Amino acid sequence: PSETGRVLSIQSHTVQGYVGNKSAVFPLQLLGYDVDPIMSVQFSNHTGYPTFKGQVLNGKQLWELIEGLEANNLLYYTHLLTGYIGSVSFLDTVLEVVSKLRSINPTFQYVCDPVMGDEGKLYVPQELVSVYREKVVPVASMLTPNQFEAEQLTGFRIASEQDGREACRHLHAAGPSKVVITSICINGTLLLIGSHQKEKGQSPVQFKIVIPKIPAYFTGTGDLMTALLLGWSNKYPNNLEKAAELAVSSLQAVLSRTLKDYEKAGYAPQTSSLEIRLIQSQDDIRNPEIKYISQLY
Ligand code: ATP
Ligand code: PLP
Ligand code: PXL
Repeated sequence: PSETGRVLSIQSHTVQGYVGNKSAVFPLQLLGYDVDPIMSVQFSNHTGYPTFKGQVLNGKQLWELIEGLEANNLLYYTHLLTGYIGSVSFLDTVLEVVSKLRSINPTFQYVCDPVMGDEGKLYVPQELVSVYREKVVPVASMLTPNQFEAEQLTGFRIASEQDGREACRHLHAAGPSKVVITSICINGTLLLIGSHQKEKGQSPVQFKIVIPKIPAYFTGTGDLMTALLLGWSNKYPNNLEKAAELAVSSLQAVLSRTLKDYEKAGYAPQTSSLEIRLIQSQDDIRNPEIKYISQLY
């Protein structure tokens, strides 16, 4: 095993553009990780375009890849990373992958972005919600829901910082020691709320980062955010607030570069969702200048 970590990343592949693994693999590699991607789908482009074409991997095909790795003793991983998953059968197989990897490396960590929807709307089948809540959350080490997803997982509305912190405490009780609600929107401002329960049963260390909202829609930012949180929190295992500062600072640098480049090219940023300028931002990923500071509660 390498010093930094070996990540199995089960996420979407798009031929063009940056979502899923296209958004996660390169940054993790820049941070020094060995990353083994499994493509849960291969689409021409992300699903926000007028049309897309491609193939979907099913649970049985995922398991075949795992069996191939196992037959050659290649299943030692320090981390599993998952994002958007479209079906219950695929998610059930991911759960089997989690137990398998944990049996091979007891200190293995599962970093889960429970992608279900945003702004009050589900974009996965309704049946996935209870699978995430009942089976996935309990085995996750770090969870990175957005506001809507945290509401789905806890069953209560999040309308304030207090609610966000309470949601994190509920999620800790269910399993993960690290929870980052990647954004809650309060009075037009975005807040990230982080929570690290260092010992079972203890009250968690909690913090927020204030993020001014950029008037544009981006795609793949959630996937990039979770990858950066994995990368930095593994380097600062006892300092989630520092890891979040680094992740947010990189991500915001990517977003401002993206906006600037689109404006230079004459696009109106409000009209459609913008493809992030990931490759052009590699210095901001490797060595982010910390411009967003965590405030401890
Ligand atoms: P997922 O659905 O993948 O769980 P998510 O809904 O949190 O994640 P995004 O809404 O893409 O994903 O947000 C991820 C991060 O990107 C947030 O922490 C937020 O700070 C940042 N971000 C996204 N859009 C903007 C924006 N318009 N202005 C500022 N920051 C943004
Ligand atoms: N819209 C659709 C249709 C999706 O499948 C996804 C997948 O995650 C998203 C939006 C989410 O994008 P993001 O992770 O940037 O919030
Ligand atoms: O960013 C999440 C995501 C993942 N996978 C596919 C997508 C998207 C967002 O649009 O289309 C295929």
